[in-house]
Amino acid sequence: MTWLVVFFLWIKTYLVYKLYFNIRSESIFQELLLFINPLSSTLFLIGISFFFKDKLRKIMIVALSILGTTILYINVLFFRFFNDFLTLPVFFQTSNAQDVQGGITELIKFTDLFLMVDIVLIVYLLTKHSISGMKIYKRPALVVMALSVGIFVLNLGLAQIERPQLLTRSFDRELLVKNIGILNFHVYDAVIQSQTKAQRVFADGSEINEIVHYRREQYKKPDMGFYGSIEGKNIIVLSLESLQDFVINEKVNGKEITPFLNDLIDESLYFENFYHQTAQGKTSDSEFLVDNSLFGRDSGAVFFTHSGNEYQALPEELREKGYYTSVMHANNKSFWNRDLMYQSLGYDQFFDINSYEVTEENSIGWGLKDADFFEQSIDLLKQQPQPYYTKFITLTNHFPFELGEEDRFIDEFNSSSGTVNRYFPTVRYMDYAVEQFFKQMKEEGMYENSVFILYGDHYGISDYHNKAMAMYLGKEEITNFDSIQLQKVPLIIHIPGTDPQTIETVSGQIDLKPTILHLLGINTKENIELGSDLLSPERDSFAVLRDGSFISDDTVYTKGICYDKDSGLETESSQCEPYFERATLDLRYSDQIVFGDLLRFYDR
Ligand code: GP9
Ligand code: MN
Repeated sequence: MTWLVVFFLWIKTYLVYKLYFNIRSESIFQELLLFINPLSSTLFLIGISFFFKDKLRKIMIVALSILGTTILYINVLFFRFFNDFLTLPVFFQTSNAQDVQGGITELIKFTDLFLMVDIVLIVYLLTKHSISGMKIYKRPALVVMALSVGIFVLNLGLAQIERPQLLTRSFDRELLVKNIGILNFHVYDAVIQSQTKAQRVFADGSEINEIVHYRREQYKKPDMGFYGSIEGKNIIVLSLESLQDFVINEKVNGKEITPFLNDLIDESLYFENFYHQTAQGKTSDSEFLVDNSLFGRDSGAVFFTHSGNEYQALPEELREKGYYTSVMHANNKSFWNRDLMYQSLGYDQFFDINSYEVTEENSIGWGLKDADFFEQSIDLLKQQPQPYYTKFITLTNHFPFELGEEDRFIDEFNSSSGTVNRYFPTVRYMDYAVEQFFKQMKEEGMYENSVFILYGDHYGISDYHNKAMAMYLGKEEITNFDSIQLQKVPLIIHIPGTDPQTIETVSGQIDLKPTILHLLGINTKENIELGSDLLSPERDSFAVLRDGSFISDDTVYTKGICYDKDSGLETESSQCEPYFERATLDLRYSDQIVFGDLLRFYDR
């Protein structure tokens, strides 16, 4: 009998995936995962009934089945409204609940009764079934629990094959539900939320004073020549997927990899020692760094774990100054939990995949091709009130670097790593897409009044491909020192009509927020930011990476070793000594702010 109840709930969950959530799979393996993923949690839930006996056991079977169905059904209703899966912070967000309440009757459909069919059947069968013989099955109860855990581990193993680092790296709720199932997803969500809640609960306002003091000491006055120089202009930020600095002004088989960006650099401010500071949160970490001038998390993604925090983010500040703020990115809005985090950061609008026309012809790899993405975005851009701050996030140059033949403008590289080989043509394609975007902006007369900030979000080629990278760079091997140098990403600030400059200052994504604010003539003295203005004459040439490595003008510190920057060779650790404290404090204070949600105690 219990098995039948498990079977019903299992199949019902699968049907809800297909009929209500419209989850589609790209392969049979994915579909198989989707099909088996409700089993472990269903077995666990209904298995609880084995701990009870006689009549109580029957009641528990029905109650647990109703509980499972209710959780499913709340998700169905939530999904109808938000097109997303429920998370705890959202569940307890009263403002959202009010939004939904008004329309709740409209969300319920007559056909939803189908979800009750099995329960009615179970009740009927149970009343017919004699009560006697329903004892406490302690041992079977434990066996069932163990079985469900076993199935879960197997499920997780398969999911890891399908999507490596699923739990630490990928925080797309749809992906999680697809891979581990909806009930397990809720458990996972609860664990993450309670962990972060605890740190927040124990935080109080006193910690922030120390940080405010530190920040005041670090504050760097702006260059008055630049201060306020772009006031009132539209700001366009281009987050360029996986773009590393080593491709700039370089070639493959005699052909430039980034011809457009190379030319653009000749008309822009170009920061040649600018580092990404991201960790597992990848693109989302870079967004967090740029918008908050704070670090993301050491592990996991802050976009996922701390979307409910109080921030004093760039979009919010610009909004207060009359800017319209938005993001354009042709991907699911829940990827990296962007839909929720963007609200916390103060964006007015997120143009996600639903704002774009995505077809098989105009897609490759992760989705809409960059050139089509930019082309379709122009109209969206035009609709916005001015001045605006709009961030574009590109997608084509993403691992595994797939590209259609028609978009391949340069040869692949020739090494043992397919990833490295394919990287160059997709970077070249992204360069082309950006070129088209600038052309269209000019044609539409939208160029002159805009400022363009382009940067690489994070590395595209991991250390795993060091051999092929050494071959490309013409080196014997990639040392730890070289690895750090490879974390440079280009930063180009293009202000039409401004003299070009190549700027050497060692810097990172965390420094962008104060730079942009100062260019707009907005004072940052009272802000809590851990970066500093890239154009300030007082600036320290310095960058800390998320793993504690740091770079100064003459040293690189990584994996416990201090390197001399000129020679790339190991040097005395005393050379790196002066920077240790700064590196540690920057990271520590940033974590304290994020984990303790400390900005809720700070009023500028
Ligand atoms: C997905 C895109 C890529 O929306 O931002 O994410 P990544 O894997 O680079 O973090
Ligand atoms: Mn990315």
